[in-house]
Amino acid sequence: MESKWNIFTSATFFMLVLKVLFVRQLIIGEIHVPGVLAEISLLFLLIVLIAAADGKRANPLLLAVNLLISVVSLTAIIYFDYYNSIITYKALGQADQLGDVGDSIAALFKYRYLLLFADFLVLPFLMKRRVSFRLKRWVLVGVLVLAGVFVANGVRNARGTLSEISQFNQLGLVGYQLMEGLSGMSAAFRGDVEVTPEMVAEQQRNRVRGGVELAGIAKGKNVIVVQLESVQDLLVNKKIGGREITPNLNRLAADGMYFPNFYTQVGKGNTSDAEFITNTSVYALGDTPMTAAIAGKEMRGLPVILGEAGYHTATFHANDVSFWNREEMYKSLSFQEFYDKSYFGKEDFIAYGTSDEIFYEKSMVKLREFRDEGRPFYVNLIALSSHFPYELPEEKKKLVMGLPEEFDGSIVGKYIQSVNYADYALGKLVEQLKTDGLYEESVMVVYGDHQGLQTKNDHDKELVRKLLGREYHGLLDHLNVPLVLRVPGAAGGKIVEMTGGLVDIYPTLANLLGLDLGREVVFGTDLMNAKENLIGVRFYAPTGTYLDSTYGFSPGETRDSGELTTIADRTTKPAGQAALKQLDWILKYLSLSDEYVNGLK
Ligand code: GP9
Ligand code: MN
Repeated sequence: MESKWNIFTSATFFMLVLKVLFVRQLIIGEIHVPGVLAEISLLFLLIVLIAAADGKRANPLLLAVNLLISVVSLTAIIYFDYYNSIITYKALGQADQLGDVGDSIAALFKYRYLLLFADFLVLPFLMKRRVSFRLKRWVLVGVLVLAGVFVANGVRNARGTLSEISQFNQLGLVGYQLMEGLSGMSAAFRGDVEVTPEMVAEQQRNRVRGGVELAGIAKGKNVIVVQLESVQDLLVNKKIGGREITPNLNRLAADGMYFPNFYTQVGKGNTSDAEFITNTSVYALGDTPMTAAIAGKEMRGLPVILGEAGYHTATFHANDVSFWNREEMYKSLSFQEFYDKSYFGKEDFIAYGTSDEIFYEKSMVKLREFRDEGRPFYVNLIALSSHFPYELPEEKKKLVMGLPEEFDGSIVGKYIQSVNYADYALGKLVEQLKTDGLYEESVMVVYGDHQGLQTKNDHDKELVRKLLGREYHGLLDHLNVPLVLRVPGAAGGKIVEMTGGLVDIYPTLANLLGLDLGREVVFGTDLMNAKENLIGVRFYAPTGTYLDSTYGFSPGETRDSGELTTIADRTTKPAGQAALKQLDWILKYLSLSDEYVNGLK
């Protein structure tokens, strides 16, 4: 071994240490010494292993490993910028979606990231040099043991935390991948379990079924689900310069029910994850888009049970159905029909497809056809125009609200106008539904799919602070999306304070429609009748994050710590025993949901 530790291995190790520090600085913004020691020790052991295993090919192999680590590091930096989450090896399997988000990636790339590859200008020339170091055996053994201790310490620390960012912090990028891989393997080893409705019922807290409030009030009515792109709740019922940002959504809320404490729960599949959760009341896995997770499998949910109840079911979205592999998901969920870009065309293009105005207009053509069939319909209208980077064409800017000068050039300003446009189009849809007599014949469900606000610079942060009149909260504001239900025959203007999430839409609707969920696997709760609720959030917040009827819980650095923030007034306190018990419960509940997904046939 002594002679195998040469100038090239030393230089490679040294460069990898620099890269580790660089990546950590960009992702976490600080250097955590035990974590760095664990990470570089792991890399050191890797190099020793390669060098010891194959003398001749060791150097080229090391160069290749270095290149791989550099590429993964670059991907991790951009991924973190985009998702605020640590990349896992699973994401590499989803690289086919990369082309479609190319614009967003290009916008996030910075030239200084190329420093990760600077060593490749020099390292190849060192490969052939025969300068080796002779180390005494006991020194070598000592260094290896020390490295082993640092790695073991890192593993122990990483296992003691739930937060993915902390795990990365404790072990580094390579170690984090190994840990993820091992937990994936042990899950696969456990095999698929068939999760039954009884198993969910047994674990579910505050289970309300066969509710009283409004039970069956909308039996047989059409169901129109409108999923708004990137719309957060903080814009609802807000005015700037005396003008409402979402006047049409506000009006609908005043005519129906408004859920101000409603949260997104999407994972990496964003829009498509929201579609999935809404239709199934099952948690998204987080780091795998659900379109990929359920491809080729069959799943019960709203399209199935409403189909069985005689409804015509269809889903509408202006982008190509291949984006996020939606075609697979729609098949798995048994939607009878879908309408995508090939139906909507490219006229009046915004973001990824035709404008929301044209989208709703052309959807209405189909809704009228469905109505004329003489049976009820269930439709999902997945709007799109308010998608990042919130660029509205000039002629649309004339339609939207003007903003004070301080918003000029800010992303917050663009976001507000983009949502204002989405709301304008929604208003036209509602008008049309009224004209066609469908408004009184349909339950409407309108909600935001996920967060959209970007506050990367101080000016944007300040604008948001002013708009809110307080600090923006990374969980309670960022993941809070509006939910509005409008039910013909039910009194309007009702505000349902109960905390809820996307998983709760299906059981809430089922109660209104008088559908029996006794034999269905449903992880959510009927928000109309729940006295309490507890929902989990992951991917866009560390695993273990949850919200109950009073607090938002954020896991701490260790498994038995965390912080509670009161939803009503944002005051915080350390989590006590009761909150930690709820943490244990939600972790088990999420595992049950994942087992259900993994066991699907
Ligand atoms: C495009 C849309 C993209 O079809 O799904 O939105 P995103 O998933 O990135 O929110
Ligand atoms: Mn979206």
